[in-house]
Parts: sequence; C-alpha cells; structure tokens
Amino acid sequence: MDSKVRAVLFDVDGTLADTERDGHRPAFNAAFQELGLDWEWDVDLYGKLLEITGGKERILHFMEHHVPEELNRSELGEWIARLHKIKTRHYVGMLESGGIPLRPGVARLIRHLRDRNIKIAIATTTTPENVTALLKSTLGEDSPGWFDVIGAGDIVPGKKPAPDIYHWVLDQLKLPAEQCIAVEDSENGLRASLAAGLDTVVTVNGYTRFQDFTGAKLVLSDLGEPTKPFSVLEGEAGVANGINGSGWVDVDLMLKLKG
Ligand code: XBP
Ligand code: MG
Repeated sequence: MDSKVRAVLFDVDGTLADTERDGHRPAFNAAFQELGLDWEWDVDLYGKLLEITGGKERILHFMEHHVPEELNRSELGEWIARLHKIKTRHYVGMLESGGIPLRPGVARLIRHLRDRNIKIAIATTTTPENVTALLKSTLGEDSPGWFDVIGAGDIVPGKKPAPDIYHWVLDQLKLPAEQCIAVEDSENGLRASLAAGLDTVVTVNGYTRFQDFTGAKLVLSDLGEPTKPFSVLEGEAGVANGINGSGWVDVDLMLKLKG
C-alpha cells in the first residue's frame, strides 16, 4: 500500500450510477402522484432543480419558485418529509428491481481498491437507504460492508456544496485530506470536495457535462475499463502526468495525480 493514497471517497448520485434522470426524477413524480399533486418534473426542469442538492431541499425550492401558494400548508417541514419518504420508497423499489446499473469502471475500481488495501468510503447528500439499496442491487448483499465509512443524508447540517459531509467522512476515516482522493460528478460535489482539501477526479454525466470543474485534477467521461477506456475532457494534471490519451482509473493513475 502506498501512503500517498490511503482512501478513495465516492459520491453516489451521478458518480456510482446515473441515478438522477431515470431514477430520482421518476421517483419524485410517483410520490407527487401518490399524494394527488399535479406536479411533474420533466427532464429539463429536473436538470435545473439539481442545482439544489438534497431531495427535501429540492422540493422546498420547487415550491418556492413554482407553486408558492402551497407554502402555507401547516407543518410544511413535516409534510415535505412525508412526501420525501414516499419518494424514497419508490426510488428504493426501483433499485431493488435492478433498474439502475453502475457506471463504467465503478465495480472494477472498487474491487481493485479493496485488493490493494486502500480504504473506500461514501460521501453523499442522498438518503442512507438509497446508498445501501444501490450497493446491494449492483455489487451484492454484503457490499455495503466493504466500505470503511458511509456518510449520507442529514447526518451533517450543510449539504453539498458545503464540505460538511467530506469533513465528516475524513474524521471517521481518521485520515488527512492529502492522503485521499474524491470522485465526483457535479460542480456542487466538486466545490464540496475541494473545500475539504481533497484532490478530485470528476466523471461527467448528461446533466453535468458543461458545468464548471475548475480545480479538478482530472475530468473524465467515466472511470473507464481496459476494454472501453475513458476519454479525458479537462485537467492539467492529466496532461502533466501523461494521462492525456485514454485509459482507466486505477491506483497507478491516482498516484500519478498525487505527483
Ligand atoms: C445528489 C442529490 C440527491 C438526490 C436525491 O447530490 O442531490 O439529493 O438527487 O436524494 P450529490 P434524496 O450527488 O452531489 O451528493 O432525495 O435522498 O435527498
Ligand atoms: Mg453527484
């Protein structure tokens, strides 16, 4: 084991799997329908709503801007929490039926890091149940136990782009940021990881491709597989370290990023 990279901290939504457009979004819509609301989040609107991380926070933001007359419900916070619980049930159901696969290179990298005795952790704003359901449905029943730390949801006061969840996970790992690497997919996520002092690899998706990734070590199409390499989209570190072609993310590449 090389002390330069002791742990890799993974974001979940958009990073481990493409969960937003065809996972969370229809789950929100199903919850709205179940409560008799005529709200419908289409693909474009949802892309804009993703600026707000966290499902409950996203619902409140939508209400403030699109249906402000609904804000005078009594016990609004509890009502949103109930609506969000319904959304989580729909989303977890989708995962349990095997509806959402991991992105290219994710399973390979997780297994590779375990083989090399490098710690793995999760740092996400999503609800904890969503994380375990995704891991179990894609990597197997015991896979949540592979992670040294799972930091998710409301355990910290500030969701991304606040660095709180990364600070919390680093505290639990008892490791300094300098010995870790974060993997993210979005500008909000990158702002959070950078503010916690983490070198960050970004793998983009349809919603995040044109966001601002200033400060990322490397911006890639995906984590890559030997049979289907990534393409490098941005990142001076990539060019400086000879990663300007294509390949797949592994420990050797992460060590190159650490310089
Ligand atoms: C992900 C999110 C999450 C999901 C929904 O952000 O913002 O809110 O969209 O999950 P990141 P919940 O990938 O930056 O962590 O509805 O469970 O909050
Ligand atoms: Mg994300």
